[in-house]
Amino acid sequence: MRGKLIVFEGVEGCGKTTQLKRSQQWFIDSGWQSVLQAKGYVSQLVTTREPGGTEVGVKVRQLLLEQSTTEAIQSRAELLLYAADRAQHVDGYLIPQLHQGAMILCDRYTDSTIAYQGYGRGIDLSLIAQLNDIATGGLASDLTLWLDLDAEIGLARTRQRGTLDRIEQADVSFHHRVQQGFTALAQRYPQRITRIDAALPEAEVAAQIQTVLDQKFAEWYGVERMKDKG
Ligand code: T5A
Repeated sequence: MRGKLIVFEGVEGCGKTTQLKRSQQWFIDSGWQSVLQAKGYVSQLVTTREPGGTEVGVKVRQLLLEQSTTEAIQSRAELLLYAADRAQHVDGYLIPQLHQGAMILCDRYTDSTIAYQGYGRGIDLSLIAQLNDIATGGLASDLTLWLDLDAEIGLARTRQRGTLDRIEQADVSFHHRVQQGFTALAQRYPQRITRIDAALPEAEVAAQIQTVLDQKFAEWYGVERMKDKG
């Protein structure tokens, strides 16, 4: 049994974390969990994130997101720190979980590096592709849900929540380039990346994601869920 890797991506404040939690609960409430476990297709559903999905990653995340008053993190160093977090996460967590048959919901993965460090910081995209390969050992997501939201609306949401981290504090043009990066990626990889309209109210965003997941589970496992649930 090999599990599945489902990734949530998008600009700051697009609602990834909110929707990841909702999807986790829906997996149980909709009856998918019991059906897929009973048939032996999925061992368990787990959630994780990048950066910070491992013990080492939590420390790397702190380095990356805390605003230092004395020293700026250089763009190449930033790129390598995200790659280090990912290598630890892939080998130490994602691959062992997939071997056990887990369905993994992951908050951000390789597309974030392309969008933020590539489109945002302007680092060469082929260098990032090579580094993503090294960090993942070739592990790609089975499905990426791109929560598409105007960068400024996302930033306004995060501002309302409280203090901004180091990356959120970057200027608006940086966040616009990141959004362009996600748009380009979705056009380039339509098989892997599904666009979700994240400007809608939370429940409507959740409903779109559930429709996509219903279709994907039917495609992957050849089973339909009982539609009276969830
Ligand atoms: N990064 C990451 C890189 O630069 N390169 C990389 O390779 C990787 C992996 C990670 C940071 O690192 C960068 C990207 C990031 O800057 P993070 O914790 O993933 O940090 O950062 P964020 O994306 O900023 O995560 P957030 O938790 O801040 O945002 P989310 O998860 O997108 O949004 P969420 O769900 O927390 O919601 C934000 C607010 O909006 C509200 C929520 O209640 C919350 O207050 N909200 C809505 N409001 C209205 N309508 C809706 N539909 C809403 N959905 C949620």
